[in-house]
Amino acid sequence: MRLFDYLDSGNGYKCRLLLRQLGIPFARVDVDIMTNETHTPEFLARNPNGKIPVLELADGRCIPESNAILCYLAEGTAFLAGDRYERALTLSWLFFEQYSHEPNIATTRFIVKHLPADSPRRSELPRRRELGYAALDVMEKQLRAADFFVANRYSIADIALYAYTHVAGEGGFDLERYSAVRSWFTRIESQPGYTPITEA
Ligand SMILES: N[C@@H](CCC(=O)N[C@@H](CS)C(=O)NCC(=O)O)C(=O)O
Repeated sequence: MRLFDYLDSGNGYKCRLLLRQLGIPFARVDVDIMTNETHTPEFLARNPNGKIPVLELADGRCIPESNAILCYLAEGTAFLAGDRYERALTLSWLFFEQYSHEPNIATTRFIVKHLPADSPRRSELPRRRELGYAALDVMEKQLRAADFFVANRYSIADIALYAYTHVAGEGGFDLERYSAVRSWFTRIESQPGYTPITEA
């Protein structure tokens, strides 16, 4: 398998982390999102939406979208376990991540970390921060009641939400009041095969 990836991307990191925790060998292909390498005809043939991550299977078929890649890799493993209801809850957290969390927490980090200080996109920050804190409030409430997001077991719901939450500080989010979220970081970081986002 090959993972088309960008090291600082939390979406790419979700896939890297799960591949490593499942012990699946893969090759990382670095795609520079800052110089539009995601928009070459060659890349668009793999993902018409022009975004990493993309997982290329051994037979050449491709899967775009980080959370779809997590579902594909986790099928039949302890990372997507439980009955139909628990699997649906797992999906509900993956959709929450993509709709309420990532567009606010990840995008804020991207604007702060990767765009110039005079970027017009800075005007988006107040609203995205407000919505990002609302997503963190939801996570904190859930994690005050349970160690992990679904069925009290580490799963792809945790991986999807951990990816951008643990680096939210780089986008200026203050995690001080999120004590349950910070304890959950520690539990995730002690899982077998855990590797940090900075590891290529
Ligand atoms: N919903 C997608 C989002 C992917 C995404 O936003 N990828 C960014 C990097 S984190 C990207 O490739 N940006 C380059 C571009 O839009 O040209 C997923 O979860 O995989």
